[in-house]
Amino acid sequence: MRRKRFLIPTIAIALLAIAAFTLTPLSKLISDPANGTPVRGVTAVTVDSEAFDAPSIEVKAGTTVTWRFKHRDEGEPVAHNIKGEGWGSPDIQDGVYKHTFTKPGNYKYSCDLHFLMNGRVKVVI
Ligand SMILES: [Cu+2]
Repeated sequence: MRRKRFLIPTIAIALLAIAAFTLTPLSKLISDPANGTPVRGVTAVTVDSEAFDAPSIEVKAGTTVTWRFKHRDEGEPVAHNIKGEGWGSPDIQDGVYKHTFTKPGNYKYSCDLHFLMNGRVKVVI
């Protein structure tokens, strides 16, 4: 009998939590690092964790951006990638990936191996 008294409030709280979570877009709960103010003067992005050290950069058209993959976990290299729309890298454990941006625009990208590992290159004239 005592168990039943707790069952209904527990179910109600669980339903409210589920409703709140599903009604709130995930993007509002967690901020996307790619949406930060683009930093100027950076053309090399380092990956040494599950994030880009400069997730949002601004470069001039014609600039080659380099991503350096240096992430180690207990001494072992960890694979990451760069996936943009129509451009990007394969999975890379160690080394660099370069891409030249010729046209102005907002180039968002992600590492599709890790949650919220996003970045953006804003290309200006
Ligand atoms: Cu990654």
